[in-house]
Amino acid sequence: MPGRIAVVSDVHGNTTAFEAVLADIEARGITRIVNLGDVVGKGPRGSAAIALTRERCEVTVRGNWDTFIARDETQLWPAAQWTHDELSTDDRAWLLSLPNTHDLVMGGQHVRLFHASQVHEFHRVNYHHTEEEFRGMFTNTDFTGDGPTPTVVGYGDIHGTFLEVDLGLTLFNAGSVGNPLDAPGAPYVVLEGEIDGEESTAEPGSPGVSITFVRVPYDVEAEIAVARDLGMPDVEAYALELREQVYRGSAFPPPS
Ligand SMILES: [Mn+2]
Repeated sequence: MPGRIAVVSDVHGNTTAFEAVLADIEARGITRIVNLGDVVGKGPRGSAAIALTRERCEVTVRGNWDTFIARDETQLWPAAQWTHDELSTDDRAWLLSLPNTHDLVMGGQHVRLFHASQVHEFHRVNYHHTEEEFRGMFTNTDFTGDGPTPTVVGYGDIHGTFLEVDLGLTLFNAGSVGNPLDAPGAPYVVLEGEIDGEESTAEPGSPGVSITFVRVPYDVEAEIAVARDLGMPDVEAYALELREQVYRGSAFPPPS
């Protein structure tokens, strides 16, 4: 039967934006949500973002920030240490338990979702990329496992939405709910198609997957005020990102 799945990514501790997106998803009558990771980092309420994710998202894959914030007791810079220390032991264990990828069948297509690429959560594929990088996103690796290779891939990480359909393959980026760098408002994606159909590869006449990009306004100033009240380091850089979608810059990888 036809069904819909909402895909969110890169919440980054911004629960003001996340709650607005979750309300929009609920208002559309969509009950299934997949989260593409980077639940924490950059924003002030990582632990609350994890709680909301665990409550509302049926699957969450692990992002680069999720990994290094949860893994490293001593962080490279003060804001990262603050983010680490704001999480509970259980929060950090949960982040490290998350899967690399999530595969599903929709509209007769194999769909694969991950944070950054088929290589691992720290390996970035930008909006501007080569055909080799594009094709690579649809291949199997040690990181993805050896299931059927996908014809539809969705990811996050770069904080910029896009859709690219070429060579019989569909690549989309869900953008960043909590820290968009492409346009104002919190973005997410709705996938629509037959969910309970038989598994198959793309065939002529296959209905395929409909992909809808949604952008939800939220109270940016309220989010900045929370970050300030909680004493988050680098709050002015955070404010600039949220107000103007201007990346703060950092000497420390990984930036997004
Ligand atoms: Mn990110």
